[in-house]
Amino acid sequence: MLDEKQVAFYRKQGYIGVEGVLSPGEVEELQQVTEEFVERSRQVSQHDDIFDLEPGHTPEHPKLRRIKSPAAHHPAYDRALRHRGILGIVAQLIGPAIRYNGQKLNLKSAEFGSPVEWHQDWAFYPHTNDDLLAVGIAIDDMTLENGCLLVIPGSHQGPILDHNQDGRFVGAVTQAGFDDAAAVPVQLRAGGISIHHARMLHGSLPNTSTRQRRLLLFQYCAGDAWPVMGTSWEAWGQTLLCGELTYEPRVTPVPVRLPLPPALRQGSIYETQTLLQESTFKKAREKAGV
Ligand SMILES: O=C(O)CCC(=O)C(=O)O
Repeated sequence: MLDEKQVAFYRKQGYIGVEGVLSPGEVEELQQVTEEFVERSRQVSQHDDIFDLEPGHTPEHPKLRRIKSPAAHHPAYDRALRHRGILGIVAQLIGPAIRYNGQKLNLKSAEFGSPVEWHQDWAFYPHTNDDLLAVGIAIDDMTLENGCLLVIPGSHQGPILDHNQDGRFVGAVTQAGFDDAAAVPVQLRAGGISIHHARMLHGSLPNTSTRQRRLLLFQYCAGDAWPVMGTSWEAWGQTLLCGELTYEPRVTPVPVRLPLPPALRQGSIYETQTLLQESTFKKAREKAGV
């Protein structure tokens, strides 16, 4: 559980790193299972419902960028989604009724793992209130060199920036004047978790180290946050993890931009951002020296 100082830090800064949430045994299981998925990806040559591949992926040298909906494909990931320690912390931040609205495992292989350009998750999935956050379970130690998460503290209290290019959603901040000099790395040991608010500006640089970086991300929402872009009653019920199902969403004055017109490339944030004409990383790259 978080202490009062940690909760206050999250509320003010919009993120927090918490060490030692998963046991060494739990981490080891996630590492092993993830290795099995990388092995399986040798049989795949195109993105599909499970695998998102790095450019240059081959059966001999698998370069897996993402496992999509991991909890749907292995019980170890499903246990992580429902981990009591994680849900206890999430409940402290968004309340006791918790739903999830997305999950993925992002892999950055040694020396080539792709960057994720600056974006706000909220630009992809605005809700009726902003009690939403993403938890990232560090399956490996996460450092600046292997492409840990970068955040801009306090940005969750600011506006939702433009994520459109040439009038179409492109999944990254395109607004002129965006300054990433204040970026902070969320460095963690394996078994720790990062938490970032859905409105937080965040991204990550390429992996320039000789160590891989695997981050298992779960998006949790307050049970009464209804997606502005809609969902079905069945999906709403099936994704509830704790608390009561409600058909009375809580509506608060939150800024909303719709991810429309839809991105030309779908399937993963990497694919959506492929069409970006100019990298959003400016000073953060220089500061990190990568
Ligand atoms: O894997 C990362 O470093 C960041 C991932 C992220 O922000 C996303 O997938 O939305």
